[in-house]
Amino acid sequence: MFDAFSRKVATADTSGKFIGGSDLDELKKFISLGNRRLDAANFIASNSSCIVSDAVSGIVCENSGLTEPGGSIYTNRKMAACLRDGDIVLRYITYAVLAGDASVLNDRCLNGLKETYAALGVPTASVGRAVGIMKAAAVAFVNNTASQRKMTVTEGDCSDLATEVAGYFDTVLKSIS
Ligand SMILES: CCC1=C(C)/C(=C/C2=NC(=C\c3[nH]c(/C=C4\NC(=O)[C@H](C)[C@H]4CC)c(C)c3CCC(=O)O)/C(CCC(=O)O)=C2C)NC1=O
Repeated sequence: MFDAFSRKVATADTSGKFIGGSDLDELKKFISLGNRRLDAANFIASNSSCIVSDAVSGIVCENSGLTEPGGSIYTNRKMAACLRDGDIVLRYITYAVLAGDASVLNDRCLNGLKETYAALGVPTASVGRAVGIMKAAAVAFVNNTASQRKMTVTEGDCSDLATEVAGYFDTVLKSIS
């Protein structure tokens, strides 16, 4: 598991180089945007139950067969597993946001997930749609444009962070499709 700093160290070490130049500039930027990063992770985390339940109810609205007999979230047990999976994915994304690196998400959450879903018959297209809805919500929270839930925060440009967060959701989508 890497963060922005340990990733630079590991990369430099494999080629026996000191860290400097553009690597240091990138770390400087990571530090200078640190408070925004903390706010972004906090906004996602403090709205996580809303983000997850909205995504899962969204896929059910779009495809009511999911919760009917024979559907992949028919029975409370499966609905609970589905909501829990949404929560797990979002939680690992907040860890990646804090670390500024996707390795925690890849290693601890996504590794083997596609195979698990295939074995259990969990439809990855529907998971992907839920992840896409969570992505839209999380990006809105990072940009503080969620219409019903504005955060009181010093205004600043978080578009780079929003792009980074969107990228973590894309990592999830790619790993299960
Ligand atoms: C640490 C990281 C971690 C992950 C990522 C994880 C995922 C995970 N999701 C599972 C099941 C599941 N996941 C879902 C999810 C869904 N079904 C749908 O149709 C929807 C599209 C979707 C919700 C968006 C369901 C319904 C099951 C239960 C499947 C079954 O038992 O038949 C299982 C099988 C074991 C279990 O039921 O708990 C695992 C391991 N567990 C972990 O520990």
